[in-house]
Amino acid sequence: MSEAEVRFHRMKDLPSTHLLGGGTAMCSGCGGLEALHEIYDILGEKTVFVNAAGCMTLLSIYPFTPFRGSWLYTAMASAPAGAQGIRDALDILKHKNQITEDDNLDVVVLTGDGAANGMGLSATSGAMERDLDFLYICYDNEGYGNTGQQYSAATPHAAKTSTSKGPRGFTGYKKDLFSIWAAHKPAYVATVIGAEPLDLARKIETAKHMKGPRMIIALSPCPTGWDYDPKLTVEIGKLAVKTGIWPLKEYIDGDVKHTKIPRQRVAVEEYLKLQGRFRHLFEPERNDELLAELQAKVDDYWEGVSELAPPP
Ligand SMILES: Cc1ncc(C[n+]2csc(CCOP(=O)(O)OP(=O)(O)O)c2C)c(N)n1
Ligand code: SF4
Repeated sequence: MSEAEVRFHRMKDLPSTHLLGGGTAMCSGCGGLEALHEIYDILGEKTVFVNAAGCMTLLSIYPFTPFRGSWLYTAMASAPAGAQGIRDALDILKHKNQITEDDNLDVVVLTGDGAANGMGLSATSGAMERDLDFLYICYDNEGYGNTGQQYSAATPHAAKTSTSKGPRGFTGYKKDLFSIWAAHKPAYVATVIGAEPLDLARKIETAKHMKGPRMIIALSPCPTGWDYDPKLTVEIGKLAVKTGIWPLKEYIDGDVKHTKIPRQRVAVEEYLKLQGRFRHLFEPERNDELLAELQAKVDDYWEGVSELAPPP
């Protein structure tokens, strides 16, 4: 999309009313719901959501739904396969002139990180290989939220989860889903967060006007699973970006570009200390060694970012 076609230049350009209905069964302060509100406003109601089992399946409970358009519930591993079925059906109906272009829908997969990084990854890889024309939105709350925040492949190192209760918390490392998706060379991959709505809006607008597989990973602060006061969702989201823990970036045509570079990075512990899942790093005594390790990981990432390198 050219610069001239970008609709969102300033915060004032963002939609001022939400398409997604209120009063859902999601927890108050849910960062995933915050991102979905913003995303849906830009995608519009000519969208069919294909939603794998997880927190967001609580949105639509028959006969109630907050969506203006269609929604399909699938098993955890199968949302991209469900998306293929819907895309094919719509294309066949169009081909037979049984629906008009105006009746066409954008097919959008919606899953948590458990489905995106684990159970549904092979179905996603297959869909990318087939060049399926769809948008995949992963709301990443860094665990299996709906079943009590067990660790997933997206859980960050040292976070306590209901299945990582040892002194170090989760001993594994967060999977790099952005790079895994980019390695498939899809049309588009981007990271977003609800607390940066302008950056999010531009990326959803870009993705909406493309064809082929397009992927969005939205870091989704989760008061219930991350153990913090729901009013802190936006502050935690902003700190994820300012500390450099959650790089905002996009992949197009083989290139990765960072869309918001935190040049004066805030110390990582400012993000960690607001969340109960990292409380063991500060109480009963400070774990300086592990805190330094977590900071070094983030520093290493940004040292490798070419946009930050001084000109040759
Ligand atoms: C094959 C399979 N295993 C387990 C479950 C039980 N289950 C339902 S929702 C869920 C958690 C999904 O985690 P994630 O994809 O991260 O979404 P979130 O719950 O965080 O929204 C699990 C394990 C299931 N539905 N299907
Ligand atoms: S558990 Fe977390 S992701 Fe799930 S609805 Fe609650 S706040 Fe949102």
